[in-house]
Amino acid sequence: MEAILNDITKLKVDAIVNAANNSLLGGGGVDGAIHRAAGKELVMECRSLGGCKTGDAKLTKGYNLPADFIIHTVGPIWRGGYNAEAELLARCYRKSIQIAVAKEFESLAFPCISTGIYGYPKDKAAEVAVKTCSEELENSSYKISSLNIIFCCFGQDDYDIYQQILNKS
Ligand code: AR6
Repeated sequence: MEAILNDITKLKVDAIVNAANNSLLGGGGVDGAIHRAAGKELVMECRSLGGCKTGDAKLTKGYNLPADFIIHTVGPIWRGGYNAEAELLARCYRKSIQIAVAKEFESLAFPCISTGIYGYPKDKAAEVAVKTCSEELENSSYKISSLNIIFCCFGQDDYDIYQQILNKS
């Protein structure tokens, strides 16, 4: 697992994760950036998926992105922390990794799900992300070394938080 500071739409990996909404039809933030970079065919494929529940994830092709695939997941909206936000956020990471493992992907890049428009505190979200990903890789029957997980931070603040957590673990 590693943290980088970059625009996720520029990464040439097997799959990038999109922090989408329940409709899967696009939005602002990283979702808007991914849809713009992937092109119009992406929304056509998304329309056929029938939306996505919070904490679930669905796979599409990457179209014009350098990444081959996109795993669309829907993080929780932060409502103070007592509404199962941590469990729902953990599910996003778990489900995305399960899809990547099933497809035998070797590289998977996550944005900081829920920490923008959905308001999840950045440090709390990063703790959930790193803990869930390391647990999932340990639980997985998949050869651990074959899946490289990248936490793609868009701001220096997120990057610093991830570096600190990863250096501890
Ligand atoms: N590359 C990497 N990370 C990015 C990029 C990028 N190009 N652009 C933004 N981020 P957000 P959410 C970071 O708001 O909180 C949409 O409208 C951003 O700095 O994109 O899960 C959806 O349709 C932040 O750290 O997603 C939903 O309605 C992180 O991505 C809603 O927003 C997530 O911020 C989802 O809200």
